[in-house]
Amino acid sequence: MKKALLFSFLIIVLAIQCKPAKSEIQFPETDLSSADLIPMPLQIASDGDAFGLDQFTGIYTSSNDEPLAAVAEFLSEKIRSKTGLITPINKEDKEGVERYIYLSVEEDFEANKEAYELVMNRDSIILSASDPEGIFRGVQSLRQLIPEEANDTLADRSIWPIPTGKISDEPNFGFRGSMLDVARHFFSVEDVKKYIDLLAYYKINILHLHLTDDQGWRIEIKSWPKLTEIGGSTEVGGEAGGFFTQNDYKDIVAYAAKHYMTVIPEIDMPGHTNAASVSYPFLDGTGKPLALYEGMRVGFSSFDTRKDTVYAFIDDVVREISAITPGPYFHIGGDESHSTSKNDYIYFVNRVEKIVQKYGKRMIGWDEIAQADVDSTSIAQFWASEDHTKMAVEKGMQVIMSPAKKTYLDMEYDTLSKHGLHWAAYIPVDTAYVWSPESYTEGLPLENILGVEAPLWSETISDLGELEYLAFPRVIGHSELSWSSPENRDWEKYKVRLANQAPFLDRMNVQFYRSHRIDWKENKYTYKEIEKD
Ligand code: TNX
Repeated sequence: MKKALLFSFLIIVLAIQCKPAKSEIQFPETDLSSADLIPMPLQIASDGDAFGLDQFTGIYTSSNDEPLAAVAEFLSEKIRSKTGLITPINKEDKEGVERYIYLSVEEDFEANKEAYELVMNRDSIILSASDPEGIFRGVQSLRQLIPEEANDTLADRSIWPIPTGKISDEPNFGFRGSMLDVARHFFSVEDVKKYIDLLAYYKINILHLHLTDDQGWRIEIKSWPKLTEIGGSTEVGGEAGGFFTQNDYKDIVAYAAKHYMTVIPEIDMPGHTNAASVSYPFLDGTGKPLALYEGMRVGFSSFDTRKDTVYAFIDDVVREISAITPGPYFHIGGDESHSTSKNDYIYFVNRVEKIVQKYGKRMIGWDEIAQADVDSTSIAQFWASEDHTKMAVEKGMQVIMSPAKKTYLDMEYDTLSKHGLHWAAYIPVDTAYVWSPESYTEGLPLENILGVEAPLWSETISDLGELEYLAFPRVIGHSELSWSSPENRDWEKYKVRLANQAPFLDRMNVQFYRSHRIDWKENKYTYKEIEKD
């Protein structure tokens, strides 16, 4: 027994002596330009060495201002959860700190707030931007550069080698979003927060919440309480539904803001309003019998567009939601209003636009809204109609690219998909990526494109695992389509970087779809069978 102990002690001492001292570590050659970064940065220069992230690493910031301090905390916490390392922030005595990560806000840096530069040297990492927002985006790149597993053979301690070199980066589009439909099936605040965590890691900066539809009204309106009492009580398939209180919504908005993500609330109208009309029947413009609806049809409901009381109601809704929405946008839906006459539809959109503007917001609507006399400051979300998109351009409007055939996350991957619909297309992982938002729609000039958004409708999904199955991995590709420049987008290269996301996604317990078109990197967290498509 004693002999065995002595023997293992000797082995440990020998092992320590054989390892080089802290400063002399020889790292295997690295290549920053082939790192698993998604979205692909604008420019990368590699210099082959490594920064050894370890227990002697500290974080320093160029000021103690709250927004930057919060980003430093965020980075430190993400390093801790990935590696177990405690990285002190702005440690004054520098005792025990041998290398550092410096977060530097420099006013004369790039004008674009999201632009950043990340320079990795042997003993320092310097991340600079003109605003904490750019630092936050750069922090995501840095997180992606930290290996999932430590190297325990280089020294007497665990080291996570980060390739040295320089990344200069900025987004191609300032609007990079995903929509979550919490109306067809309700998702909890915790579910939404996890979705935010994952989207932020890939630099997505917009979360559009589809808060109301025929099957449910999901946001508390204090002046109209029955909307949630009655209208929030069901969902597709007859389950109990649910809704966000205004405090829940504020909690989501604040969590998103911490991730430099803007929340866009959508109240879909004048169609998709059955849940509202069942709660307050005077809103209804169809005259048909009203009942809570748990099916999947669209186009059967409409507000009464010629009643002043309907606009008084909408004024209250827009006012209450705008008051708790710091972002500049308010989405009025406006899609598939098949039970509203065209004249009534145009009259309605014109009036609602004024209400949205009165509360200081920019109106967004699905592409149909371009038929109305909308202002050039309003935004059309292209999902189906090129004609509507042309009308939007003629009106000088900005357009969000959400073509259903490419970006609809609720479309099935193939005929074997466990969830989803296929009315627009089957969308395997490569189809979701291999297209160009800049040239997809004929007659849509680049300057009219605000950005890209991938909507996740929830008729066929009712829990977080199912949500993740449809969103991941496709939304990761959409992040690259909106952040990276066209020259930096290439399916063959992307699919290798995507394959190497598996350890991260598994560690985050994301139930992503393991398409067999991707050669997923195996890892220690889980092993799941590769799915067929
Ligand atoms: C169309 S896209 C809709 C939604 C459905 C979705 C299902 C759009 C603006 N409207 O109401 O949920 O298809 O894929």
